[in-house]
Amino acid sequence: MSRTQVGIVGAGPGGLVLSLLLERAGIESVVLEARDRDYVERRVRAGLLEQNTVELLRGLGVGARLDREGLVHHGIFLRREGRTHRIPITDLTGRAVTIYGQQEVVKDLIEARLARGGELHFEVDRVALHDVDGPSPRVTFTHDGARRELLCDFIAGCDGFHGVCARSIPSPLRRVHELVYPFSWLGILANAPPATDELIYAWHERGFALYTMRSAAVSRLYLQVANDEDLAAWPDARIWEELQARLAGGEEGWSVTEGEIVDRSIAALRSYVAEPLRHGRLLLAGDAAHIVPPTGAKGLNLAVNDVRLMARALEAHYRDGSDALLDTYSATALRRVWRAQEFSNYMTVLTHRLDGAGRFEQALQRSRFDYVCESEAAARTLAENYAGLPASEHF
Ligand code: RFL
Ligand code: PHB
Repeated sequence: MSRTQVGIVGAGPGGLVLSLLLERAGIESVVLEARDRDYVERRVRAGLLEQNTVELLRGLGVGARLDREGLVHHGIFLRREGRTHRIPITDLTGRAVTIYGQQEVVKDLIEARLARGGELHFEVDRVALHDVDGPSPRVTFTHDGARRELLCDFIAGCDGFHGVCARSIPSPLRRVHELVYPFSWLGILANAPPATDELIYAWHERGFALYTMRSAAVSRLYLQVANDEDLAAWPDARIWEELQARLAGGEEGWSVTEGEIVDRSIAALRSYVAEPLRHGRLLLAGDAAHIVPPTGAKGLNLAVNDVRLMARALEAHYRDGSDALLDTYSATALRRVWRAQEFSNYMTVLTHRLDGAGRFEQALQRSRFDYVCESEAAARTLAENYAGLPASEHF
């Protein structure tokens, strides 16, 4: 049996950032991760970081490689029926976003955690929470073949959408809000220099496509596909053909640069919130509590904001014995979560082919698209949400 102040379940961006925030505040924690280190460092997912996230990572002393290798972007392109419109994010908001792969963020965070002597255990199995609504919650798990027990003051559930922590809140106390979309994203990573400096979000009658990147030599691209789509039905040639068709419409002779596809996967799109984010001494953060469709690029950024608020609340508890911030943690975090939900839904409905929607909804979509291209007020609203509203006391 061992003890710590905060037991953190999950070494994704949320759990790892929390461990460093707590360490900086002099609060002990132990991080428990189900997968092995190599797996979490290779898992290809998000790529776009808000300025808030970048500043927080820098403040934790994990911004050096991000500052060297991250690509700072000041705008995005919206494309539809051959017409391309740039939303000048920085001109409209004074803020920028940074392209830097989630697995690079995770690598940097793991390295810092271990270099600072923090406890982080990979390949833990059969994690179970106990007594979360009492004064001394516990986590039991199997590690190195032995059953172990960790006594905690608090447990931070940062174990993602398929984790176990959220399920420790009794269902009569949980309110679930959910919207499942009738499409998924097929994402690829390719050794190919991106043919664009800024991201392209393309509406096309064959379906949505997104052109993004990881570096001057690596492109990341996504295609809207059906929910029951089989990856095996998408040989390389079909993927490139579809990307070329849906992203067409640059200047004369422009095309998507093709190259070796080094990673591919299909992910369903979902909007999901399970409230509240706290039950007794269990605090949830990130994908464990909420999921947004990736069109707004908000998921990782929300996880980081949740743990910023959680760490602040725990700090007040240990420093002044004040639980006021713990009591308001869920409501405060949910304000930004719902803003991101609305924005992610807006971006999704704006840019995807809406199968099953009637003519009326399709006409609304076209009008919204025209409006955001023609009205500075509409573009500013998009830009402010995309760049991320500045982190504040209340948000
Ligand atoms: P994670 O990253 O899922 O980490 C959870 C960790 O918990 C572990 N785990 C357990 N550990 C111990 N015991 C258990 N029982 C456990 N069960 C699970 C898991 O192995 C894992 O290591 O959650 P976290 O930290 O909340 O972070 C959330 C983000 O990963 C996620 O929101 C983003 O990837 C979403 N997302 C994007 N977010 C952005 O901010 N910007 C983007 O550009 C962006 N693009 C995306 C995305 C997600 C995508 N997918 C996969 C749908 C693009 C895509 C395609
Ligand atoms: C990415 O770079 O993977 C990315 C960027 C923007 C999004 C989604 C994903 O909206």
